[in-house]
Amino acid sequence: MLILNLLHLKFPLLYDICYENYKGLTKNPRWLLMRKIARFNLVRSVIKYLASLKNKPYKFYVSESQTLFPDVNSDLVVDHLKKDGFYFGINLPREIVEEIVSFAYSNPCYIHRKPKLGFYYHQKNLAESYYGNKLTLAGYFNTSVLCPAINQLQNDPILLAIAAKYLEQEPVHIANLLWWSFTSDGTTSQEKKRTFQMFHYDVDDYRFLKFFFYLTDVDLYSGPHICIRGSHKKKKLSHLLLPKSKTDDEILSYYGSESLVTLCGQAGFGFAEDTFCFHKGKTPIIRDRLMLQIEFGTTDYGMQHDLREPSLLQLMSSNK
Ligand SMILES: O=C(O)CCC(=O)C(=O)O
Repeated sequence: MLILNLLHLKFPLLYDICYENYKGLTKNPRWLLMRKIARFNLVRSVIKYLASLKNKPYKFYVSESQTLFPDVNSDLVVDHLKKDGFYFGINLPREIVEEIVSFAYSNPCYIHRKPKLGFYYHQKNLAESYYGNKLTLAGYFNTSVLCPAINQLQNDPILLAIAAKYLEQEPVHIANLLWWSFTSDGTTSQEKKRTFQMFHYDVDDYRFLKFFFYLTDVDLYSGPHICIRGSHKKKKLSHLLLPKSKTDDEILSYYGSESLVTLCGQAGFGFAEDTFCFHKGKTPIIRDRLMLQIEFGTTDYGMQHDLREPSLLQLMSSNK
């Protein structure tokens, strides 16, 4: 562990690689294997074929009265996802937005999701002086247990139907992430990487899908999510062999500026995305952004959930 901490300071990129291997080998080697090979199309196709032999066709029943999205047409969403890699217009009802926002104000969030670095959002300035640095990202734990609206979303029949049709099998819930991206007037590329603000693609399973919901109003200056249309189906060999974050220039020179899609919307604006697409958040300048992500895959490796033993969670003020 000491070696890892030293690497983190001196060689952040090497640290990321070592940390992922350490985590995978000690917690779930099957997850680690998936992380190494799932970016290759041939592997994804073989795994999909093998799964189709094993799994019975998945039947789902969508009860309109139980969904928060009665107007969303799951077939249309899936058509767009397959073609473009994303679909927007899966918007939250106002009372759900209010419930999640009020949860975020009344529960501690944790700097870079470190269980010992908790603080309440209204104490952000105080937290910055404890931490000794400007904050860039903080996330919540145990969201589905503590916030009924989030629990309802991860079980919503329309979201599950979209995931089932897109993944072509019964979806498995693999993660929730509720987090603040804080305003900044200039972050280093290393910090941008840690806050998902450089172009990257996710390898969370052989097939997976995320739903995102803005919980604050998002315009061009308050942290819009940006994705590259169609990039889930098209990557250069070097993108596959070297899956590190890419600069805007590297991405735009290959995909062209016409492929770049910037998603702005009011609190409640929601979209589905296969984040095997290149994507990033833009650093917010004028307003902190609160965002929820609900993720489904085909296997739960148990590596991404936000569930933590409450006794391990600490407020920063109790550490000093
Ligand atoms: O902050 C954002 O909009 C990007 C989020 C992201 O990269 C992810 O959830 O994989």
